[in-house]
Amino acid sequence: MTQRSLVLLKPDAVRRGLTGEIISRIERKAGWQITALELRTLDTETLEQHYGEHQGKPFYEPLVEFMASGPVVAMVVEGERVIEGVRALAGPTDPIAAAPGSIRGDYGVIVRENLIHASDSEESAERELKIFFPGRV
Ligand code: RTP
Ligand code: MG
Repeated sequence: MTQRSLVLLKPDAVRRGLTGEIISRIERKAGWQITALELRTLDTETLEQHYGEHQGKPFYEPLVEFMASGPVVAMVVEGERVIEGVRALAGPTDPIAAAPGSIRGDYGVIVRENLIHASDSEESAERELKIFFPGRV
């Protein structure tokens, strides 16, 4: 089943020079394609839309501040089972709980600064792709 996922390499990944490494892992998956890619600094309005489900939670405000703290790499990745697949490459939200070999498990320590976002369902992907790449999807 071909799918599309909205993937963000978070400001920590850009600051630490890990974007090439992370993009390589995605590119190596057979049949997956990066069909859009842009370095951009996110504004609060975009982040409020993107992380709306977390509004009111204790980690929401610092999360938005962190996500606006520097440029991210925003990408559309297309391919077979790519939604589940990029989440598997990323590993669980808490990098310390993420297995070595996963992106978060290899490079992360702090829960907030966990390097990568990837859509968690087809519905989320639809919603997020409209926010980040309107008119292209
Ligand atoms: P994401 O949405 O960024 O792909 O990550 P996720 O699905 O794995 O995690 P989610 O529960 O949606 O949380 C969104 C992001 O908020 C930060 N976070 N901080 N307790 C905390 O301090 C905390 N919990 C979550 C992380 O950056 C997480 O990826
Ligand atoms: Mg999430």
